Amino acid sequence: MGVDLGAPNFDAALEELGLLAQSAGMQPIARITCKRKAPDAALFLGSGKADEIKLLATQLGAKEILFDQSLSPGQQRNLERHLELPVNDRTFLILEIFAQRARSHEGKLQVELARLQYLSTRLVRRWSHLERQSGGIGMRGGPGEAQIELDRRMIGETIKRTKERLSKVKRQRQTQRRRRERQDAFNISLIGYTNAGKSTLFNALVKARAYAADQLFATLDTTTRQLYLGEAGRSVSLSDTVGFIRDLPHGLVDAFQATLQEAIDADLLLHVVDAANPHFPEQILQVQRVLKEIGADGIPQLLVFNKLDALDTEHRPLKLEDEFEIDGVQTPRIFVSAREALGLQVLRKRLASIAQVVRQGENSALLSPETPGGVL
Ligand SMILES: Nc1nc2c(ncn2[C@@H]2O[C@H](COP(=O)(O)OP(=O)(O)OP(=O)(O)O)[C@@H](O)[C@H]2O)c(=O)[nH]1
Ligand SMILES: [Mg+2]
Repeated sequence: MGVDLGAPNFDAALEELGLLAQSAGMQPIARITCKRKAPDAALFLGSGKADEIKLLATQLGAKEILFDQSLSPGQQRNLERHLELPVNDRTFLILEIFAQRARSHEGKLQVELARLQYLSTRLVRRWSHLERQSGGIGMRGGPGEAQIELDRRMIGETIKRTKERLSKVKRQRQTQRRRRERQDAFNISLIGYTNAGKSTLFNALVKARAYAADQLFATLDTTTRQLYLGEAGRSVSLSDTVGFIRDLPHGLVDAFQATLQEAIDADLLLHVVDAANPHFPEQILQVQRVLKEIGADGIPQLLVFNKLDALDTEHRPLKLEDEFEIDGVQTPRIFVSAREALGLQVLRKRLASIAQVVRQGENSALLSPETPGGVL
């Protein structure tokens, strides 16, 4: 369900909601939209539209209604009452996928923390809502309030405990990281919008078998492998990382901040883009936004436009290596197909020359616009 409030990319966002639902193991059966100037305070949409959804849901046997926009706890509850079905929003869905996918101990703790934080804001708001309600009917301090206060305290306690466990795991990981740093490696991280093909490219480059699938957030944990670049006569370390998405829930960015930061704590970011997705420019901007948020927008980037094989002839680029402007910065770009192994040799050569420059102690050349042939 999407309520068109005039935001750009409304269609693409709703399409993505369908993919998110599938990634969470659901089967989308209908797509409903409506236009509004502003959300309705109680139901988010008009009651006529809500009746229409209810009818369609009964006809099609829907089990759940998903909204692309964030619902307030009150709106969610009112809708559930009106539709007699569970109602959830995009944030909930992303948290759900992360919870299903988290494998490492640390990943699980981070997702747990994000979910608890999401839940606690809902409880707090629900509590104030109930308070108002009970005040209205002359029942201050009723049993509901006491129960919620108890829940709130319990969640608060659990959040505290989860944070403590998380910081213990992080300390352990930092020791491992220091050990790695001593090896004086050149670190490259694959980053990009979810489903761009990072894991497929990772596997193709290092002949590993990281999980790659047509799902959003197939990868949650960072995997690192050594990549030997014959042309440079040295190895570099390559990391596959979690994908980014529009409106990543804030709790998740916070919870994953350390992991994200470590993942992209690299000498070079290979920013993988799904060139066959018509919305790639928007996806690039979203990735840039997250990079800024975690303070990684200063790391040199090489844009890898992937899925070259999936482009129709009229969209095929004339040159497989050129530059592309992001945020007003000319960024070197290279076209590949990770799946069909097209352009990988050129990519390896490019990485080799970058790694070589750095070995000769000319790290600054990476950022210098005067370097012949572009930034890199
Ligand atoms: N046609 C085509 N499909 C590709 C290519 N590379 C990857 N894919 C497909 O794109 C989908 C996503 O690939 P992944 O490698 O899992 O993408 P990812 O960026 O790691 O995704 P997340 O880990 O979910 O963020 C899979 O179905 C891949 O088979 C390519 O070069 N061409
Ligand atoms: Mg992946």
